[in-house]
Amino acid sequence: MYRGTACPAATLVRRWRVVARLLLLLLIGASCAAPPRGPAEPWTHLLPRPASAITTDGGFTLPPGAAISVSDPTLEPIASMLAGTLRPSTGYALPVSATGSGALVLTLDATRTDLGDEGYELTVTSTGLTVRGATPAGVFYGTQTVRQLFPASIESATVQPGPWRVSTGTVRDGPRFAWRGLMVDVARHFFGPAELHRVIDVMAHFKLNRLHLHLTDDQGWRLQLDARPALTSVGGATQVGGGPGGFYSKADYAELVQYAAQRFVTVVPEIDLPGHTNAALASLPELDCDGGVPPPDTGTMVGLSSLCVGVPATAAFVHDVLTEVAAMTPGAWIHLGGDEAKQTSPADYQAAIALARDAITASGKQVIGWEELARADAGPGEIVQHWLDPALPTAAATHGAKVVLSPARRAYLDMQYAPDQPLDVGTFWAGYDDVITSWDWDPGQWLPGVPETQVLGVEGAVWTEYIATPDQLETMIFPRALGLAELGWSPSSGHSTRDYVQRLADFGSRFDAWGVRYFPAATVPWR
Ligand code: TNX
Repeated sequence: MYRGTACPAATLVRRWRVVARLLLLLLIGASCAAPPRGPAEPWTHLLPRPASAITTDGGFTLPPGAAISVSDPTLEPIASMLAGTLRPSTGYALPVSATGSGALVLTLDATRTDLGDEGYELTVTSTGLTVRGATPAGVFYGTQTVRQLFPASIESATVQPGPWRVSTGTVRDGPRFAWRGLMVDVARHFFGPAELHRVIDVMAHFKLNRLHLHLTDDQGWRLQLDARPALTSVGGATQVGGGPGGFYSKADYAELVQYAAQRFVTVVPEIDLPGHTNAALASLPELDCDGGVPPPDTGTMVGLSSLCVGVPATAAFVHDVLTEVAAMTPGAWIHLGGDEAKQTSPADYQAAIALARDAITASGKQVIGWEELARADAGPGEIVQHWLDPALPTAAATHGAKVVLSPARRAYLDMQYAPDQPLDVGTFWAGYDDVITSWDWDPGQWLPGVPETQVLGVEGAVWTEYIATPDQLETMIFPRALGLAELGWSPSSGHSTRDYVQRLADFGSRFDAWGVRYFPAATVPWR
């Protein structure tokens, strides 16, 4: 007789039910241990604030086996830098591949001209994250935003607990201004390449793209040149206060320029003339009017020196120096200084600027100078850098020059934050400049006579008469340079102090993770 239990089909169904129940239990258990679903952080914390960022109702968790893949070999260095940031904290291998698909994808798409020279589109879906740019610079900036989508612990140098989860959504972004700079005065006090690397790392993260190096002044000449080796052997050997000074060898400079370029930062070298030239005059006796070689200047006074246009060696000096600097500099700009030439007659000033201008343009570079350049007919094809007197950049702009804005009372990062700043560094001649004032102005409206179309951008300037150590330098630059980066990058609409200090507050922990000093201003609710 046939017994039902012996029926093979029925047995299979019953066993399958048991197996299914077990599987279900396993799944429930697994999902309890799995990362939470649903949206992660909305994107209201990004700095600089992007042109547009919309989160959708979902999330993406970076899988431990994720790869970073690129659509084009030119993006490999960018992918490697991103991997280098994400590996230590996640503990993931994050290999860089050229497959063009995977969890993290960097894509170069020249047809996306809507994204501009530096813009990007970043999309996050539940399966992965894609950065798209029409240029490598755009893709690089997209990867900086990617870092900010993750919690601050992603910047840590040691393994941190995950899961590494971000919201789904889209960022579409690009800069308001082309020139987003930071000037560092390495002449008054010398700062070596290692310190500049730290500054470049942070500035590039916040989408700043010009490092203006104030390489020469009364107190020091910091760039070695074959044309006049004495400039550094003599002029590089001291600094404010009489310390040992220092200079960049030609190899140091080449390395620095390359390090910056990999991070889409262009080095703009400044050779300041005809004033601010004591270090040159002290190094090269043939430059002195009366043959009297001045002693090194280790003080902090400005406006005491001038090139002597009347001696024949001056023209050769200006030509040889600027031609060699231009040849060493891949960027498009050479800064000729031109500021505070208080010992130079107007005619000599014009003559000196003409010499410099000729050498720079003959080398195929574009002239940038401080606003006093307006007194030597700055015009089309030139850039003037505003710092004090609105009439000068306004006149230059009227004649067709572009303007970079570094108004001293907002953008001079050697100004103290506040009278009670607990740091014995910096000065206050242009006023105190806290985290909010340095950020709370509109570059497009700053100079009434200069329309936004003539404004090339914004630059913070850190002068170092009263800033002597790397710690002090970083504390004066950060976090104010972030505010200037935002003015240079973000749209003017949506500018809100409350929102800004809230966003800034998130970055204290990133600075801590980087080991970079910043001023913990009391106006910011640091977290
Ligand atoms: C003005 S700004 C200067 C510098 C000083 C600075 C100090 C400018 C073009 N010249 O020589 O270092 O003030 O804040």
